[in-house]
Amino acid sequence: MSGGAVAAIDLGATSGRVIVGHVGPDTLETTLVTRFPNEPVATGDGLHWDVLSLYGAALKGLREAFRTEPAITSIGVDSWAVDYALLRDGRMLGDPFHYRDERTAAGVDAVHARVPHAELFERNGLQFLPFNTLYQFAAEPRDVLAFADTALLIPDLIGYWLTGVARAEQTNASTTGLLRVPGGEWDEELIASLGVPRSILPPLIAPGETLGALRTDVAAALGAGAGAHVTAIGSHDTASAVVAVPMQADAAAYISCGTWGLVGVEVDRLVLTPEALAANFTNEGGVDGRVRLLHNVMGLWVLSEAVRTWEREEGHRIDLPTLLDSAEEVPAASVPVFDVNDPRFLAPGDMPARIDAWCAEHDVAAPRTRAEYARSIVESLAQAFAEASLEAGRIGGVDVRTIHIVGGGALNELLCQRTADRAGMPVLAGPVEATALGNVLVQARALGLVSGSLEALRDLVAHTHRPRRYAPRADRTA
Ligand code: LFR
Repeated sequence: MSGGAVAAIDLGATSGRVIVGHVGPDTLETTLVTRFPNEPVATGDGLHWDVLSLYGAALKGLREAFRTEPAITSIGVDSWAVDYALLRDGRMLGDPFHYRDERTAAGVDAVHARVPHAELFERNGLQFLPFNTLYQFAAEPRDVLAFADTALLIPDLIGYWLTGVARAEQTNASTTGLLRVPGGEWDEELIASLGVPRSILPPLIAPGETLGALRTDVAAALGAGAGAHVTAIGSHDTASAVVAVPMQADAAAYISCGTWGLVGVEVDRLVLTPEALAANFTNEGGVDGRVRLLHNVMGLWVLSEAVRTWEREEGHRIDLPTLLDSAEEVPAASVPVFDVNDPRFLAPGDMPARIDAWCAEHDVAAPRTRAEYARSIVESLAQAFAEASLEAGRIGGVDVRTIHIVGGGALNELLCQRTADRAGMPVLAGPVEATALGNVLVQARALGLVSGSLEALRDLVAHTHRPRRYAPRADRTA
């Protein structure tokens, strides 16, 4: 292997992984050290992330990473956004809630009673998502928030456990709804008016800055060499993924497709127009001060939750590639295209029953077989992806001529093809591991292993991870 070495902890909604990256001016290689399941746990008070298990598994992976590659000097951590742990005197006060937990509904009403969404949008630039951190804070019992001395988003929590340094990384902090745009500092006025104790929000840190050296006990346990430290990266997984989209940002839309489909464009200024507000687009903070103007589409969650429903019924695993093969045999025009963004699809539960209910309410025939459900989900996702890509271009003033799909969804050939067909433009699929690559690249740049703008980093991705091209076919609904 050539190039210097870094390690990435990448926590996704269904699994986490530790990856070693080797990076040099012409090199970008990643090696998977370990992958471990992320299994949320429901207790009497709601749905939680089992962060201790995730941290334990990440530590094991890091130990293995340092054993096989002693040259690693830097670690970067990313995960999904918005969720947080509350701490007091360094001690975690209970497992973080999962953003799919329904407790946030009460928080939404409480926040909007004080600050309506349109005003929030002017201040924080975010689309409405019922689980944005500010709504979750509003759903916390007041005395719990008052007792805490620190709130840390998930990657910041892992970084704190590794280094003892508590910071809020900017890209992820932008998803709390409590940063003031432009400028991106904590919005003191909003924080005060929502009754969030200001003292629980740590100082911000930018991607590329050093969070801190590993704690001595952690370094010893991991077998890490002198100088091993944590580097802040785009710790919101979507921010890291966007770094590694091999796109020409002035002519492309991207879809970071995993559990969610994050569909948007990258721009260098905020877009706080009435159109962006009406279309529920978000201005999330990107690496190097870029703006991720995007919309959350429900994503592969809809398919995987349907599969989980059938698996519960059957009592055994269902093979996804086989299901998708059978879905491909179903004519697209024979299945309903439903609105994947309907909030009813957000919470865990019986997905086929909810699709049936949507179809009944909209007077269309529901799918009958599993292959038909799968096809209907793929068609509905492809339609939502195509529409959001074009809308992102219109709203952001980007002449979208190509759509990039990165993340696990890049492996779903039917979805990539149907997105190209329905958008009427080529889809470039891959890299699958964009998030980890973005994580690795920002660390590598901070270490001086590569240099340059995001464009230079994307050139490196384009040369080392050539995307697969899906040309649009004439018949968009075939
Ligand atoms: C994707 C993601 C999205 C965010 C959602 C919830 O993994 O980070 O960007 O809206 O999860 O945190």
